[in-house]
Amino acid sequence: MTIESRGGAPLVTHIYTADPSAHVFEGKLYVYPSHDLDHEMTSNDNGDQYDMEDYHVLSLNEDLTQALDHGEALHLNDIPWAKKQLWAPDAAYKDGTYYLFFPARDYNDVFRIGVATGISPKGPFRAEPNYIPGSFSIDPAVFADDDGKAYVYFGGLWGGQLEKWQTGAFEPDAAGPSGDEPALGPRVAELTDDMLGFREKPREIRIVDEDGVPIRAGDEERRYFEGPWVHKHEGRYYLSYSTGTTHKIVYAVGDEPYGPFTFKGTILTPVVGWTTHHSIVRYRDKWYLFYHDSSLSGGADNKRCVKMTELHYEADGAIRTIDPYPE
Ligand code: FUB
Repeated sequence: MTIESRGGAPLVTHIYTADPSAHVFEGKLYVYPSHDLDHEMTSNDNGDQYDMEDYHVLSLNEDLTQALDHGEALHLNDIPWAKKQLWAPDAAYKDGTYYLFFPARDYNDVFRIGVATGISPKGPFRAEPNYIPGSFSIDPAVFADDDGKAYVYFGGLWGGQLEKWQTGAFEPDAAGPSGDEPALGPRVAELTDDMLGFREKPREIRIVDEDGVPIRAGDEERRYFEGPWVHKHEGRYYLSYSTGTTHKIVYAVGDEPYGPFTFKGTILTPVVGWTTHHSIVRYRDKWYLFYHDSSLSGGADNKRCVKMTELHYEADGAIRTIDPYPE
């Protein structure tokens, strides 16, 4: 079961877009993607080919058939601490202010997470002078719980540098755990009331199998790689993420924002292109998966396009697996 509303078409085709974070703001569906540039770059495991320089905000019309590009919302040149690589962003709202969270490499080539603010969901956003103290790695995703607390989930392996932070400090030569050791989990920190900082030291999230045993680093079909997203469905917390090398979006379920999360299954089977990255949002009583693939560029890993499709739950809360290319 897949694409009901858009038939798997890219939301926009005039620019390359990726890593969509979707939210309903002011009754409208907004999408905060990365903006892939149409240039040739050397491809490597460090992610040098993802050399993005700005963010655009998209919004969808009421029946979700058309997407509008609101133009540049933030540029690298206007972020004092950031040197390069504006990767997957997310957005949040609190008390009249919109917040854009984003990762970038600082002038030491270390990925950090920054925040920018604005008065409209469309942007523009003004970056804070420094990155969030204590932040590291990539792919921030903000989850606002019903009790008013907001959490940011983040972290990604390889180019995203998560394995270099296992001691709590940046170790440039650190490798990830060996195959039979527990996999690294994404990190989570509650945000401060002003949404501009971490209220606590980031904690590592545990993802376990049905027997409560941590998923191992060598279990590439299930282990965490990058692109965390948390949403709540019928009182339970769903953590979904990319498995990286096996190119799936999978999910795990827990009873607390901090986990532990028990692995459940696959949401999205592999797409065209190396990376896969998603978000899940409820709009007018239906659930939607936003994702990307590289179909618009004929398969170039660093020239991706954002798509969406309806997402369905089974009666027991399981998410139905989506094949993005049905016959
Ligand atoms: O877009 C750059 C990186 O590729 C993102 O941060 C990852 O999640 C992957 O999609």
